[in-house]
Amino acid sequence: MGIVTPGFRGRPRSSGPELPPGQYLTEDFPVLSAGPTPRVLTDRWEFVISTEAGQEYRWSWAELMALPSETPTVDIHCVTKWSKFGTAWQGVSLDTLMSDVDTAADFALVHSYGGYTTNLPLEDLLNGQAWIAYRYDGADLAPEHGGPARLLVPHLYFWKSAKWVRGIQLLLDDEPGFWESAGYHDYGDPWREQRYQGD
Ligand SMILES: Nc1nc2c(c(=O)[nH]1)N[C@H]1C(S)=C(S)[C@@H](COP(=O)(O)O)O[C@H]1N2
Ligand SMILES: [Mo]
Repeated sequence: MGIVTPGFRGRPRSSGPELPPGQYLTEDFPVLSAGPTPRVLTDRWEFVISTEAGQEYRWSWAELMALPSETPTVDIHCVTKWSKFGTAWQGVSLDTLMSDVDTAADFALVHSYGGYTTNLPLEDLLNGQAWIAYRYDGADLAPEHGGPARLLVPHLYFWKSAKWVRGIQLLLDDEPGFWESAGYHDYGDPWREQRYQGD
């Protein structure tokens, strides 16, 4: 009689996480930033949603902290081909932040402290698909990973998850962000391997 239960090791997975095409799994959490890490103090932090009609909805850090939060555990996929399974976050759902926003927009351009931008359809921010995340793995979100707060939109390539998020501009017409203007795919679905324009 062995100490390892027969059939326990190497059992094929019938369900559970899968890797999108062309991705490999990593256990650590790489840092990918196009520029220096901006240091944003929470007492000066604010988050603004602006609409196509010019209306602005603002939250201070204290106001964000007072909103109900969620604790999504999600897989993330970077276009440089690493994926990480089961990342655990805490943040406020965009559904909560958008609940009183009056808009006819179909598109969003996300702005970060430091100047980074990224675009996506507004519907991809709604229905439990996106959060303003401020904790990761049980601790305050580290500055290099986008602290004090970042967008988390895990069903798209991770470049859409803007670190140091400061606002979302709602638009009637799509406008490319930083990487999208540099030849990366406008939408960026990892399951359809939409890495570059034309994919
Ligand atoms: N503001 C900002 N957000 C950003 C980036 C950036 O350079 N600046 N890089 C993007 C890319 S390409 C990836 S893969 C992820 C990396 O997040 P991480 O450094 O926490 O792994 O952040 C995304 N968000
Ligand atoms: Mo990335």
